[in-house]
Amino acid sequence: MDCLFCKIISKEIPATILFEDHDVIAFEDIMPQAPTHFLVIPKKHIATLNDIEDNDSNIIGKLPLVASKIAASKGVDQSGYRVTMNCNQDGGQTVYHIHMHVLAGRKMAWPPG
Ligand code: IU
Repeated sequence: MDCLFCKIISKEIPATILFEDHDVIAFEDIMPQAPTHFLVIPKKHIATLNDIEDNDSNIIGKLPLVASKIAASKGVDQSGYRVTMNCNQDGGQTVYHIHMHVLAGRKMAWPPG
């Protein structure tokens, strides 16, 4: 499959991996938009939020759990962080394998751009 994140999962493309289990992998974003910026993704290839199926709920539910544990391990859980999932063109999605962005280490603006 010609998916960049599937290639990170299969280790064909290098990434700084922060966590990995049977369902989920987390790695540092290659172009960080904040002092802390990592991605949490399901290993199952799901192109967009619109493609999540009912039987994916356990896997998808792990994403914020892993995100918060990594945030704690990085010491940014108390100062806070921003979690974002972009969907399709207007949402700013560029990689079509769903991913949770976790950004921290600076004050986030609201509303987002
Ligand atoms: P987006 O929400 O689809 O726009 O986010 C894709 C992110 O994937 C973006 O922040 C990229 O910097 C990041 N990324 C990465 O970390 N490693 C890669 O090999 C590729 C993209 I391609």
